[in-house]
Order: sequence, then C-alpha cells, then structure tokens
Amino acid sequence: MKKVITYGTFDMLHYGHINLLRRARALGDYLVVGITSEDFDKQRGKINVKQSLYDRINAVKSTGLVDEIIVEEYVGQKIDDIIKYGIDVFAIGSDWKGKFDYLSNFCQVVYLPRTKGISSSSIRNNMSTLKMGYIGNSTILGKFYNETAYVNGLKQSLVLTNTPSFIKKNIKENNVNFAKNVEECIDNSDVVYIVSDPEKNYSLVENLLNKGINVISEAPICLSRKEFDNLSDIADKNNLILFDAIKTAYSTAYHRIVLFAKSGIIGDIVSVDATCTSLSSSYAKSEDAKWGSLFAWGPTALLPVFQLLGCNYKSKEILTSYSKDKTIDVFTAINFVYEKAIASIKVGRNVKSEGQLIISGTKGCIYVPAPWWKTDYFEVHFENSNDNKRYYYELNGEGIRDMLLCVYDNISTKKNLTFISKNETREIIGVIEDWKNKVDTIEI
Ligand code: C2G
Repeated sequence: MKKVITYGTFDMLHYGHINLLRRARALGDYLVVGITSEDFDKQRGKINVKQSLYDRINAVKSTGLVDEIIVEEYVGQKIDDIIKYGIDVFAIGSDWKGKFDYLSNFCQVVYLPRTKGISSSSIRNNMSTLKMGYIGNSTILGKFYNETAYVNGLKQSLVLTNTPSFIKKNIKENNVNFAKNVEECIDNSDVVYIVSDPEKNYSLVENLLNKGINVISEAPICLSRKEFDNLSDIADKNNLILFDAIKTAYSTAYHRIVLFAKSGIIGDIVSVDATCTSLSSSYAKSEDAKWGSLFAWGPTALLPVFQLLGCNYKSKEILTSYSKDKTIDVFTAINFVYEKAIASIKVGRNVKSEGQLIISGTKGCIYVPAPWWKTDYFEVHFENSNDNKRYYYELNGEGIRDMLLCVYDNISTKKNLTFISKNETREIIGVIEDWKNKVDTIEI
C-alpha cells in the first residue's frame, strides 16, 4: 500500500484545499493529513487563524478524502511522522516549492500545483472590516498602531494626540492620519484604543461608549468601582465592548501559567508574589511617564493575584511611598489575605527590583523570570529538581496582537471571549480607589 502525507492549517476550508487533498490522495492508496495545532501556527507566525483545531479537523474529515488525521505540533515533526507512519510520498502545495526538499532523504517529495484565486487569507479579508482609532500621547500607542496591521479585519484609522511628531517616531508606517478632535476620531472608528491620564479617562470613555464606540483602554479604565459600574452599564446597554488593555493577559505563556496553576499541578495555591518596576527616564515624553507606580504597574501586578485567588480577599494592607513633591507614588506594596492564601505585589516607578512572578503551592511552584509581564517562558519547580519543567510559548507583539484579535472576534461575533473578567477589572480599579482614598493604606 502506497501511503501519502500532507500538512496544513486548513482554516475556513475552501476548494483550493479540497483540490490539494484530492491530488494528494491520487498519488497513493492511503492519505494521512497533518493539521497544525493552534500553538504551532502561532509559533510559525500564523496568528489570524479563525477556526479552532477541532473545527478544522472536522472540516477536513467531512471531505471524505482522508484516511487518517494527525496533529502537527512541532518543527521537525514531518520527519518523525514519515518514519512512524511508513510514508512513501510527502505532498504539499507549490507555494512551498523547494522548502521540503530535505524530506527526500526519507520519502518521495511532490509539489502539487496550487489552486489560483482562492486562499484562507482572502476569505478572512472579505470578512467585515472594523476601523480602529487611537487616542493618547504614549509610546505604547505606537505599538498598538503597528500591531493592528497584523490582524485581519482591523484597519488603522485616525490617531488623536497632542504630540504627533513624537507618536510618528513610534509608528512604522509613514502615512499616519491624525484626527483634529475627538468627534473626528469617533466618526471614523468602530473601536478606539485609549491611553490617557487615568484622572481624565472616565469622561473620555463615557463619551465614546455613549456614541456607540467600542473601547479598549489602558488600565485603570477609571478610578472608582462606581464609575466602572456606570461605564460597564453603558457598554452593555449599547452592546459594546469595554476592555482593559492589560497586554499580559493575552500572552500565551501567561494564560498557560494561570491554567497550569488552576489545574492543581502545584497543589493548592498558597501565595502569589508579583513585582513590576521600571526606571522611567526613557519614557520622558510619554503621557504615562507622569504616572506613579500604582497607575503604571498596579493593574498588571494585580492581574495574577485576582485571576488565581479571586477577587474576594479578606483584608489588605497598602504600603506606599510618595515622591518628595507628593505628586506620585514612587513605590507601593500591597499584601492581601485570603481564606487560605496570601498575595503580595510590589510596584515601583524610579525603583529597580527583579520583576518576577512566583506562584507557590503545596506541591510545587511556578517561577516566571523578569520581565514576567511580557514573558514567553516559565518554569515549574518541585522539591526534587529532577522533576522541574520548563515551558516556552510564542509571544506576539507583547500580547497586543492577540488582544486585538480577541477584540475583533468579540465585536464581530458578539461572543464574550474576554481574557479579563468584569469582576477582575472592577476589583483592580477598586484597589486603586482604596489607595487614593487612603483606605487600608499606610504612608511610609
Ligand atoms: N493550497 C492550495 N491552493 C490554495 C490554497 C492552499 O493548493 N489556493 C494548499 C497549500 O499549498 C497547502 C494546503 O493547501 O499544501 C494547506 O494550506 P494552508 O491551510 O494554507 O496551510 P499551509 O500554511 O500552507 O501549511 O509546514 C507546511 C504546512 O503545514 C502547510
């Protein structure tokens, strides 16, 4: 029996894929198809895949052209598979011509003609387009602008800023279009990203939501639980999204850390320790350079605490140290007491510490080296260090790219797929509110 193998993502299965499968099948008696896993696609830079692995497998299966389906998960797997499944012919579309010649040491390699005029990308590009606006004066705005270009279905619209020449320096494209005022930005956007002074953010977000615009805002979105409840009500009433732009939540490694910890692999979680600090001189012109420690880092540091231990802590103590002129907190530490666990965060502006995250459990711990908030790597440690494990996951645009994909999917499908729950956003704001009102707070 002559066995043939081919590989692909097969997203939004179309007649180009079906032609390929038919031609591959005709090369032998038995066809094996390797379908790429979500992680492997991310690793090879394919981030816009719309369907889950499960749906893609089912679509390929339903063609009736395939004898066996396997999942492709790592570089080099093709060699393993060819040996393991006793493959005679490796077949792939002609867009890969030359790329798989190395497999001819193991079996025959055939490049099949690619069907012209159809591709998964063109189908994705025909999906509805959402215009994205940007408001703010920070370097991070440039990152959001640049990352938008990678997301099918999102289109860069106007930028509203007080510092256009500074913003331009952070944007890769030459022809950025600037808005004259908020109204112009609103008129030309379906969704707006905001990085603005947290003290002024509430009214800006409220205005946008009332005009029917979806909002992604740097955290804290506002400065009290009550304000957040108001904004959240307006968003729900108008069927809009209101997202915290905490990019860490969207990094694959961080997401896996949370799942690993919750799965019980390190036993019961007894403590979460998160540190985030930065020396801000390099951001001098950026809006967020003026923010204190808790504004700049609080939401990120609080994220793993609330996502792992929940928002119902029994008590907390906020220790905060202000600058000489009392305008910002240069260093703030918060200790939380839960029913059966504790947590602590340390955040600093103009302070240098080791920005690591440690989740301790009754059987082991998860160690995430600095800077844990933009990590692609973590370790799970046990008492016997021979049992330790290391994990690596691709990080796209510091998490911004995956956040924007999630934003698009939420708006276009009206599904609620957010990575940060409303409750978590509310309590992050709540802690900052308490600190501002000096509740549970000691000045040092
Ligand atoms: N294809 C085709 N004609 C098209 C589109 C795709 O013949 N108009 C072929 C591709 O050449 C490939 C297969 O259909 O052989 C699957 O295509 P994709 O889902 O785009 O997967 P791809 O990224 O090409 O992955 O390591 C190689 C990969 O696994 C192939």
